[in-house]
Amino acid sequence: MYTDLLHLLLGLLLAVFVHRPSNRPADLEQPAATIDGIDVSSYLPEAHRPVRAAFVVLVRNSELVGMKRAMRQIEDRFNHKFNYPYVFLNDMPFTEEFKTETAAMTRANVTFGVIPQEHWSYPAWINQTYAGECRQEMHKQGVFYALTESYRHMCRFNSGFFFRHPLLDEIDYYWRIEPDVEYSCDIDYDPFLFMHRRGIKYGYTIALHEYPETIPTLWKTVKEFVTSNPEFVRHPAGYSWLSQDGGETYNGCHFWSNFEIGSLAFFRSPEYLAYFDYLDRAGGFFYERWGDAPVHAIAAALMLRKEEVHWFEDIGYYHNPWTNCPQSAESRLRCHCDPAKSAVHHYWASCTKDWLLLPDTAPKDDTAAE
Ligand SMILES: Nc1nc2c(ncn2[C@@H]2O[C@H](COP(=O)(O)OP(=O)(O)O)[C@@H](O)[C@H]2O)c(=O)[nH]1
Ligand SMILES: [Mg+2]
Repeated sequence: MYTDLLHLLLGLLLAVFVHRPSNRPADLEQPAATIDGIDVSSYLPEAHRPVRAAFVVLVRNSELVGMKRAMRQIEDRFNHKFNYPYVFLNDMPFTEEFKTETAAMTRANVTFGVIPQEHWSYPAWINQTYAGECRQEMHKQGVFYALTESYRHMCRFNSGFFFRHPLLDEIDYYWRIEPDVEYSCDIDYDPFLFMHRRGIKYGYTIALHEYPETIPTLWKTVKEFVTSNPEFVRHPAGYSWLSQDGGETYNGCHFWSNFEIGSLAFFRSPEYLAYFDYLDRAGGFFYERWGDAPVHAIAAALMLRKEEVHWFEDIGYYHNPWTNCPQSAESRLRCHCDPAKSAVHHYWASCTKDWLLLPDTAPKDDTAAE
């Protein structure tokens, strides 16, 4: 009898201590056999997932160790339950070593693609001699990554081509990861499904101000494009996030694109493609050093409604030198980051929360159909 009581007490104690609150949004709470209302067997490696999505990784062979480190965290914190596939892209063929060692990090499907040459080279209209002079000039001014040509190809690829790679043809949402990033919190729900159900097109963790020396003529070029394509701006309120003077100058606010979870349909839309094409012809990817982050963010701010862009405050994330760390007491039970060090406390990352201050543009409707 006493032993029965003891067992009962022990059971109760265990139930109290073992129960950990999850960070799943309240309306997605489900019994254990399902995640987000989806039978867990849908997340087995070979199953058809509720959302056609993948991790998309542009990476060099030389970054194998940092890639494994990032994958270990993605797997432990999230993907061992969800098994979303990985698509690795490279401007060179991946080595057998890279393929074998990354594949060994996950049960999920992994594919490896080489980027078509026309997506990673100088377009015919670029004056390469002048581009070289511009790099030297930026170097003299002390601009970060001033001299590197590959960095510029990388930014142009991420701005206008990654979503056209044939390995992504059957994919609707992507989650960008880079080598050496860190994921510091358990993610107990499916962010792809979360976005899909709510009609969210773009998700970020950190938003910063860009270095103005890398984009001297970007904003002027965007304004020219908008003058001849006014239908591009579906969200005029976005200007107040991008500019402090009514659109005259760009304040540099951008979503830090080394983390992105996004809808590929957004980038594949005729509006985005026309925008990218206009920027590309202006030459700033090579004559300056336009980053894919401001290019994506300007489009997201002006093309998407406030509600179509989501701050994943609950995802603990680190890319040197910034971190996003959730602030709630609940998150301390599932994270190993320091909330006091989160970028949101820093003036340089004030763009992160500023997005939330924009006026709502549509009634709240969390029950949007899938
Ligand atoms: N395959 C390939 N990947 C690259 C190249 N340059 C950068 N990357 C990848 O592009 C992403 C951004 O580059 P990174 O060096 O991290 O730039 P930063 O985050 O702006 O400092 C990372 O995932 C890199 O692995 C390149 O020349 N070839
Ligand atoms: Mg990086």
